[in-house]
Amino acid sequence: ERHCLADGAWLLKGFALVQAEDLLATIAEISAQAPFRHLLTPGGQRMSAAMSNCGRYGWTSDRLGYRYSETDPLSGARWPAMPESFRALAVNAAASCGYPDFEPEACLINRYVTGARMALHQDRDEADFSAPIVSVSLGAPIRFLFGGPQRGNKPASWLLEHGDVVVWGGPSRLFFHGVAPLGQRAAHPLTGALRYNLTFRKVG
Ligand code: MD5
Ligand code: FE
Repeated sequence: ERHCLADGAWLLKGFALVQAEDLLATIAEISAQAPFRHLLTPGGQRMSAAMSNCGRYGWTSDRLGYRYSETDPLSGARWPAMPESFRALAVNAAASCGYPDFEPEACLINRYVTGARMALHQDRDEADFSAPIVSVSLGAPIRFLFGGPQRGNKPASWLLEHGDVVVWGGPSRLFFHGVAPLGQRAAHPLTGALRYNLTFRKVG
């Protein structure tokens, strides 16, 4: 089923379910090359979600700011290539929501343990806001918080479960969003108490 979350934003329940085990195995391969790490925010806080990347560009952060980099700061090497299975999933999800020309250049991989969260923020480190963003949830379920164009807008809460895909474009592309702390009892047979999120973006 396809749920509309806002103008231009869609939740595709179970869209990635058939390939979820393959996606998890591929995440393990990628993170053997580019290990998960807890990035430092420009304000000096360690993020509770651990991150890795694949694709031409990877999102990274340190005291100097948020940015995209063609290389992994830990190794100096290029990020692992985006697997064709990842690219195809993101392209198909975007196309099914009315974004036929989406070409992801970056795939951020977030890993959440119990209690990890992501505070309300906007994704604005990309040069081109006309392209949508595609996100894939794997493993333990989490509460996604979806606000509006201003930080003060009260966020709605949606449950994101294993295999769910969300596509954000148009007016919702710059909406504030985050995730609530991963619950104590949240788990999935394939990942235990872990949750993974793939976020596909055009950097521009
Ligand atoms: C996550 N990740 O579940 C969350 C949610 C991130 C991030 O927010 O920046 O890594 S994926 C949801 C998302 C991504 C981009 C835009 C919007 C939501 N949105 O416009 O609401 O790890
Ligand atoms: Fe975000």
